[in-house]
Amino acid sequence: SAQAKKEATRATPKPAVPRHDTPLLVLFGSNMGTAEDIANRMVEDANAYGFKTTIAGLDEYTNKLPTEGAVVVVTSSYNGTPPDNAEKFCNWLRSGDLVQDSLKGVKYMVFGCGNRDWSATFQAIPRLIDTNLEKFGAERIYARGEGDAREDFDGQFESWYQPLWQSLFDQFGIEAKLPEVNTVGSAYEVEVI
Ligand code: FMN
Repeated sequence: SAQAKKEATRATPKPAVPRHDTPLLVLFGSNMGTAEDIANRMVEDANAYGFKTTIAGLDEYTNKLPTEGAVVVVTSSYNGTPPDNAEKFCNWLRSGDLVQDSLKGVKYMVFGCGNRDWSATFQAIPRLIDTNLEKFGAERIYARGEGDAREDFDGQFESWYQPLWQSLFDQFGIEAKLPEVNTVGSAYEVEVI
């Protein structure tokens, strides 16, 4: 019956954005799991929002950054050096193998996991990656975010994260609209338009 149909509709979980299969590659550099957890959360959300996702350690995409869709980098630093699974990637960026337009067509964004207890090298690796990707022609499509574990890391992450999906929808012409959320930390509801 129509009533039963209505009930069934109401019982379904929050609507997902229709699949558009925009590629989203989420790369993490992580020793202790903080950046990896964030990468996993982003992939889960991206899947619900209709992206075609891939997740990997940074090193696996050394010299292989795609020019389709977007690339998200989430990484930490250790005494100013890369986490173990980002060493090759960072060496590649610093190697001199890249020239001005080597990364033309790559669209990316970076979130850094750090701690100001390491003041001289705070966010060293996220900054290195963000600066070098741009230097070699990639396009930064969303401002780099910084989480400081000495302060309100989760709040800083959420402030960076909340506007991100709508920004991607707009930039890739994806027909979906997320309502504005003013309260930091509250979950999004998805509205399909
Ligand atoms: N954070 C920074 O911003 N810069 C650093 O140079 C830095 N060095 C660190 C060295 C050690 C030995 C440890 C334990 C942490 C250091 N941190 C530094 C903080 C970590 O990057 C931060 O805790 C991050 O969230 C860890 O992410 P992961 O769990 O993904 O590896």
